[in-house]
Amino acid sequence: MIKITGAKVIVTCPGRNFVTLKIETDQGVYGLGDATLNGRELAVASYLTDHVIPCLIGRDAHRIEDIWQFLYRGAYWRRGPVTMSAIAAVDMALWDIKGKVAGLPLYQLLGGASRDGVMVYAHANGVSIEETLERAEHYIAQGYKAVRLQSGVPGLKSTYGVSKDKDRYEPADADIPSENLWSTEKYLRSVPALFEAGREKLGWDVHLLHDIHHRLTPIEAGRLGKDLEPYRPFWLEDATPAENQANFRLIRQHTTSPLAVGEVFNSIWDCKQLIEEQLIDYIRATVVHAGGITHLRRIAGLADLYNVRTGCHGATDLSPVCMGAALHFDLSVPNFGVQEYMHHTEETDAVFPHAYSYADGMLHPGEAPGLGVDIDEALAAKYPYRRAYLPVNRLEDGSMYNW
Ligand code: KDG
Ligand code: MG
Repeated sequence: MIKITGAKVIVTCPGRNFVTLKIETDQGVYGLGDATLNGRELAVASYLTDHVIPCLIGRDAHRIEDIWQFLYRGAYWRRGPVTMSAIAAVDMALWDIKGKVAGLPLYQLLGGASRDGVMVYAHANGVSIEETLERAEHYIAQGYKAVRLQSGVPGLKSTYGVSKDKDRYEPADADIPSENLWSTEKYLRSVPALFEAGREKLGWDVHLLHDIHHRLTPIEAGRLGKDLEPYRPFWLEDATPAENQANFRLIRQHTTSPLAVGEVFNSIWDCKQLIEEQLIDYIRATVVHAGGITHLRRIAGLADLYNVRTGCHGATDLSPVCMGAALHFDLSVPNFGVQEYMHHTEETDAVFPHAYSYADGMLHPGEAPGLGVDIDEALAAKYPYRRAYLPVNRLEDGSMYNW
């Protein structure tokens, strides 16, 4: 038995907000878990501090599954992003502790490495097609084997995925949500041109991805998928909102372009139909928003039965603690597909020293025991929380739309 003696939530903003859970034990070993929910950070911090931590004290940190079941089944109110991010943070921290006690990197406890490294994709963003492809070449020169292409849409002032800063894209950009305008017609005209130019300039030896960010209806997504087929996209992500999983049947009937979805999913129930009916090719659920390593492994196990591979979300709002956990998961799971990788700021990297590293298009979690990610609490304290919202989206006639 290794007794949980204390736990606390650390909120810090080294360029953006992160919520981290630290669990302490009677043997001096501690574990970390990411609990960041972009734009709703303090809701998870309160859920942990006010409702979860009091129940953890005195429990055996080794009983990861039992604690997961206690927090999930034992709560009358199940699922949802706040609850599942809080459970995820506890789960990550307990796996971190187990790894440290064993003296092994987490992936060894998950069955060992199934591959040598984790293929990652970078974000190539630009106001114009030329600018996007220049960014893509920049990443390909660094060895990236997969690149996501997002480009400005002619006639729209701003578009998802495109920022003024070429190096970084940070969507949670305002104290009160900023408003973007959206036109499906303009967008649908622009993407095939981006991919045609992309294949011409970048060739065929690189995987090209695209994120639709929940902005199309199923039939529109079917048409875009068909238009992009000649350019063999690796995946089209979040074609349509997935509250109604049956929506994807219509897309599937019209295109063979591979489909990815799930960065906003919280549980296996959000993806059950999509996986069982083979309506998708990649599941994007993450360690932090889908209940931790314990629950994400269950999702991957179900997905493996139906030829669905993993493609974990890895934007900047997933902290280095989550990235570390994701990489151990990615390295070990048999049906891994790809991992998203957006660089954190130097300030963030300094607050969260980590063992994972990049080489030749791949990340590796490193050999440090546990997750291999730490937190410099004194430095974290120098960056107090700043409220920051994701934008909202309106159609050109003023109607609210999906961001
Ligand atoms: O929190 C929201 C962002 O992480 C999201 O908008 C980024 O869609 C995204 C992606 O694929 O990285
Ligand atoms: Mg996305």
